[in-house]
Amino acid sequence: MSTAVAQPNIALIKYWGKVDEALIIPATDSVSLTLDGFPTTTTVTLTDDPIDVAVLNGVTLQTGELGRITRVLDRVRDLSGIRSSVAVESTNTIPTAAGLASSAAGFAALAKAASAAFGLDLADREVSRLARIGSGSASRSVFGGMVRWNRGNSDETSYAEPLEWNGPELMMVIAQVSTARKTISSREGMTRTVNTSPFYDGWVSSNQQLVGRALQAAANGDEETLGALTELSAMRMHASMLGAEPPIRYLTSESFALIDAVAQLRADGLTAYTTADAGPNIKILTTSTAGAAVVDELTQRFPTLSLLTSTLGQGVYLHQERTPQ
Ligand code: 2P0
Repeated sequence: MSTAVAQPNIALIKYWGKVDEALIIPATDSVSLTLDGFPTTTTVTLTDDPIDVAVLNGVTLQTGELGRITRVLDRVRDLSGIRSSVAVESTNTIPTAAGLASSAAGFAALAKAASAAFGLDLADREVSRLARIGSGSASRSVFGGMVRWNRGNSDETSYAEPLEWNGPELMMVIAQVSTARKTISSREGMTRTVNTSPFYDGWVSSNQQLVGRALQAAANGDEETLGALTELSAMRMHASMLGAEPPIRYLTSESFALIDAVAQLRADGLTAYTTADAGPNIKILTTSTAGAAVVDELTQRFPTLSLLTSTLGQGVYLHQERTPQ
């Protein structure tokens, strides 16, 4: 039995689109920040039962929902040579409306807990590959701080790794624009964009260039350039989706009101840049120095808006490990 804890991440340079849907090989690299907070805790226990069972926040997953979990578990069984079924119990503390993908922390924790429960002592890179086959963004939550997912071109070469950030302490502010459930999953949205958007090729080539520029900004500790690249990557990702058939539009008028407000804060001298994922919520990249002022200013402009803040957190870790009897 092993328990692992992982935290969500937010991409600055986005992942949107796969070249291999089965292995989850992305079309471009991505760069993210692992958050400090909202952990998912997952326990994997080997059982004598004929099938795997998974319980998420107290609710037993049905056969269809188990598929992605089973894919990760099957890989662990192959690697260890142990054919046992398992019981997976996972709880996450991500506010449901925060627009933070729970799958990133969830599959990072599953990969770590399952590999340990089956007696494997995998290097972080191997845990990242394992998490990736559950959910692409999970490959990044294996590491703390700033992280790059190398797209690679195969199962062996597509993994995340930590990046050195040489600038001021970074912070994310998460603005909960809407509590409504998203209508189209990331996975479905990506597939539709790949298959139907005439802007997709432009997205892929330009985003890969942004990765190179972001790496340079990280090495230079240049938060202003990193922030500008963050905004570019998000806008280009959403532009690629707007070209899909039928179009995919996650951003709402409230999202754009926030994007405009943050641009105004920046014009007034605060370090603040927006990004958005597969939903209307806006995430703001700022620094620990500017973060409190960003929250104050946004609260004044949007009194009912719910804001969460986080500095950068650590990668996945084993919480408790016990050797199976
Ligand atoms: C990202 N997103 O880079 C991008 C930006 C959402 C928008 O990764 O199909 O749950 O499981 O690999 O990782 C969310 O997609 O998708 C995501 P799968 P995933 O954070």
